[in-house]
Order: sequence, then structure tokens, then C-alpha cells
Amino acid sequence: MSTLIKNGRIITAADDYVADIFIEGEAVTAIGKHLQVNPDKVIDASGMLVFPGGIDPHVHLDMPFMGTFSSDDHETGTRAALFGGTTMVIDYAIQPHGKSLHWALETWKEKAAGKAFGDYSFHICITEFNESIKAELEEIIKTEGITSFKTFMAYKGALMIDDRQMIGIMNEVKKHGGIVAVHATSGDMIDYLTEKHKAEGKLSPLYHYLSQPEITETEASGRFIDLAYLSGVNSYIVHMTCEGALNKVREATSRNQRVLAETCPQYLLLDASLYEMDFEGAKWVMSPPIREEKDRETLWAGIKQGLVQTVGTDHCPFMWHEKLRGEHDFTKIPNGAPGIEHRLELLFSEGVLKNRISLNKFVEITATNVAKIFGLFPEKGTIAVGSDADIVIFDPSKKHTISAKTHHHRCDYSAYEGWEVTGKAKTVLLRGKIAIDDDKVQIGKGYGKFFKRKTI
Ligand code: DUC
Ligand code: ZN
Ligand code: ZN
Repeated sequence: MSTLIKNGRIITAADDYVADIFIEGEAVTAIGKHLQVNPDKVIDASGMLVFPGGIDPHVHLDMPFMGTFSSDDHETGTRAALFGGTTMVIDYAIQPHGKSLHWALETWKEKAAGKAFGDYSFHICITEFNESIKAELEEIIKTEGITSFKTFMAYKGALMIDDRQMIGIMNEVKKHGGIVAVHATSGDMIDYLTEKHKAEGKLSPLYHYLSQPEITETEASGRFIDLAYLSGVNSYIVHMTCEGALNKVREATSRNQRVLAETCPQYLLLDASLYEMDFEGAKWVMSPPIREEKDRETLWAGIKQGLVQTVGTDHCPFMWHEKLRGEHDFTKIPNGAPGIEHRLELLFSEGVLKNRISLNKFVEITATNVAKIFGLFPEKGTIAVGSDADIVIFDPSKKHTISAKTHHHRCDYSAYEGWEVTGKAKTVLLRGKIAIDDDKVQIGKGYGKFFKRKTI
């Protein structure tokens, strides 16, 4: 099967030009003006932008968490992602206490196999580090192709590790060329504030926010950066929300340290005043919480300055009845919100069209940098001869309103209900196949493939 995409404005992290793209099988085989080829199918992309398929570096599909599971699994989650132009996701496989890293990987592979519409890989969350986990790391990185490991500095008693374990993980991951990612908030500070608020009878969603103030993230980010400096490991801070944390990254550059950072659309666009709406604020109960105007300004600046390299969604949806478990106690509200479908359109509409970022930067943070950092480039993350034909044909002037009535998430509310955005994925190709066309899915479940990754 061959396809010719004609006359699109091709945007990569480096380029911006009008040309034709010829695809044979799963890969791009030629790019040029007025290509003379005999395709099986022609797509006219005149007036459209043509981006590399988005790669979401941070999603939680079918994740066991806080006594329930995130409501999108690998089938519905990757399908919703495709509708929004995200052709690949990197999900989190979690190692429960007492289980091995191999167990986590095999369990998550089983969850996704035969179900995923889009391509996928996994980070592994290490929740316990000991000699036997240490002994697994080399094989996981070199043979299994899992090069990134997430650690938690919060959720004490469940996911959190201590600094000694963090040092052990960092040293071992460094030895084998991987990268250590972190949920950087201080578990002890948060637990102290949470207990205090509960003792005072302050139990509404607002106190979720007030139990995780900026300092809890600033402190943990700084500590993680210092530990990474000691070990010299490649380091990545996930879902960064605030000025204090970004300034820790900025400070580290003055001692020639490089720390990579990710933020999410919700931290770039939403405001903490949402938590003041009685229990409805539970829709945005996530960790870390949404913050303030000064933080949003800092994060947009951080993207421009190259201090923030990627934007993921931290997609972790829960149905409203699950959120209601915390109606009388914010600590029982499952943490997380939906968003996997809207990353590209929100960043285009609010970022590119409002002159906060350039088109090239848009591609860099949604695809290219993700592929580079997590060992998928140049197979993924760009439009080039030899790369997988993961391509988004994007209508830059299509207006639409985000709503739970029309989104494809398996979630009965939207974190962006009523948001009017301009720009929408029209046609999405995944490894040469048309996956989405004019709001209809064209591939079957199970088309999505697991990808091993390289060290960087
Ligand atoms: N934060 C969330 O809000 N949900 C899932 C895990 C996390 O770190
Ligand atoms: Zn996290
Ligand atoms: Zn997360």
C-alpha cells in the first residue's frame, strides 16, 4: 500500500515547507515538490499543516490507583489519543511492592496487547529498590528496551521511595545508560499538611490544593536534582507545575547540570481557583495540583527557553462516581483527570495561535523531544525519509468546543468543558495507515504496536 500526501505545509522541529510526502508500507520513502509517483491513494493536504504524530510521554491507562483503576484502558485511551493526533503514548507500568520489574512489564504488555489502537511503550515505576531489582535493571534496559524509570517522592506507604533508594536506582540506571524520571513533591510535607487539614475538619477539594503548596514541589525538585548531580544520571522531572521547581532546574544549569523537564496542558492553562467550587473542584484533583498565573507564565517561558522540553498529559481519568468517593474527605478522591485527546489542539490553539510558542516549538514539545529523550528518534518524532509514517494532517482553522458529550475519553466529564479551540486533527496516519479520518476511526483495535526503546 502506498499513499501520497500532496501539498501540505510540513512542520518539523526544524523545518517549515510545502511539499509532497510519499509513503510505502509503514514508512516515508520520499519527500519533495511535485513527486512523480504512482500511489494507491492520494490525500490532498492543501491548506493543512502536516505534523509528525504526537507522542504523549505521560499517561496512565488501566492503572490501579487509590482503590480503583483509571477509567481509560489501552483500547479507549489510545483511540482517544489518535483522535487528537497522538499516535504513540508512553504509559507507566507499576512495580507493586514484592514484585519484579519484569512482572510489571509483562503485566502491562498484556493489558495493552491486542487492545491498543495506537503505538505504545512503557516507563517502569520503581516503588521498591533492593538487590534483586538492581539485578534486573541491565536486562530491562538492554534487552527489553525499557530505558526510563519513574520514581515517586510522594504517596508514602504506596509508591514513594526514600533518598537512599533513589541513589541506588540512579547509580544503576546511569551504569546502563537509562534515564530516571520523578514525581517530585515532598511526601512528608504533604502528609503533614494533609493530616493537619483533616484534624481541623477541612475536607473539601480545596484542601487537596492547600496540602500541596508550591514549596512541596520546589523542595523535592531541588533534592532530586542534587541526587541526580551526585550520580550523574540522565534525569527528567515529570508534570512540573510551578515557578519554584523550574527555578531549581534553572539554577542547576549554572553548575553545568542538565535536567530535563515536562509539563502538562492543565498546568499551562488552568487556574487553582477551580478548587474553590465546592465538590466540583474534585474534577481537577490531581497531584501535583493546578497552580497560579505566575506559574503558568514561568512554564510558558521555560518552554521557550528550552528548560521544559516536553508536554505530556498525565492522562489519568476517573469517572465522576469514583471522584464522589471523596465527597466528605479530599484524601479519598482518586487523583487524576482526562486529557489525552486534547494535548495537540490545546497547545496549538492556546500556544501557537496566541504567539506563546512557534510551530516548530509545538512539534518539538509534542513529538520530537519526546522521541529523542525516550530513545525513539528518528523512527518516531519527525517527518523524514525512513521514519515511520506517523503523520497528522491538521486543519489550523477548524473551530470546535471541547465537551464530555463529544470527546472520546472513557470519562463522563471533561477537564476543559466548554473550551473553544481553533485547530483540529483531520486525518491521522499511523505507520502508513489512515487511523482517523474526519472524526472516524479507520483501524481496528490491536493495530497499535509495542516499541522497545534505545538508550540516549
Ligand atoms: N498524579 C495524578 O494526579 N494521578 C496519577 C499519578 C500522579 O502522580
Ligand atoms: Zn506523578
Ligand atoms: Zn502521572
